[in-house]
Amino acid sequence: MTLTEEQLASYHNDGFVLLENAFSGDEVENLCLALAEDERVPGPWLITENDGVTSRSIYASHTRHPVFERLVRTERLLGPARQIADADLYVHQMKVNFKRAFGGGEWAWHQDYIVWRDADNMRNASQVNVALFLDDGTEFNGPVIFLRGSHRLGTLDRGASTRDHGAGHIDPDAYSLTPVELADLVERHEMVSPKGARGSVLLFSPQIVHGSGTNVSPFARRLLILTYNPVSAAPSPVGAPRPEHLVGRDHTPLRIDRGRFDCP
Ligand code: HL5
Ligand code: SIN
Ligand code: MN
Repeated sequence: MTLTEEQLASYHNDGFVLLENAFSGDEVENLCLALAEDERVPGPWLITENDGVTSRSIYASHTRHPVFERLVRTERLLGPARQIADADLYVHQMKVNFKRAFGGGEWAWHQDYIVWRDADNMRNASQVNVALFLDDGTEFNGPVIFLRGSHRLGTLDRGASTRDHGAGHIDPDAYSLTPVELADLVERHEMVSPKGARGSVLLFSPQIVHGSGTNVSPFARRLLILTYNPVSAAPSPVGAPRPEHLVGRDHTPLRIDRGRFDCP
């Protein structure tokens, strides 16, 4: 799978591009079986909603489950990311945001890079986010909303600090844009939420402003998000690094795998 000139231009101009039906229904089904297995492994990589019970996010399944170990190398995800970054890549972070039916929580408006800059000493916004829809993404189940082209504004600095968050996962709440900032930005950057069937892939910039609402629908919205980073841009932490499930320490260049995921 190679991005066309037009798709590359969309990524650079809009800050995202949607690739519909990159994985088959059977493949997604098998990824979901693997995810359910990994969700049963207790550990600090499992983040719950405020109820303390429902899964909100799970980090780094690729370090525990062979199916995801292979997935991060698949041509259909790694290929387009390599094209965009034009470099050898490793996995900076991998997560699945579950957003369960009837109440999966919102994600505040934010940019990603500023968090990784402050928490992990990332020197530049060289990452590429590659999201894979594990459920159909509709207007009803809390899709990610982008401000089109807002990645071109660069880092929108704020007084936020990761210092109070210790070594844990950083919820974008801590870095959220204010209502005034948002109202101003949407005058120049249209709100858009790419929708697609499960198996669709959404590439997006670490600098684009994004957020998502509560899932009030009866349909879950599991979204797998892989963040690749060029090997040459791997950070050196100042002080204690965050745990490995949040910040990948294996900086070996990933090799392309052309396999499928049809069989469990
Ligand atoms: N939760 C991530 C982290 O690194 C940061 C957010 O969407 C990514 C902003 O802990
Ligand atoms: C979401 O899952 O809706 C938010 C994704 C993100 O912030 O990267
Ligand atoms: Mn984000």
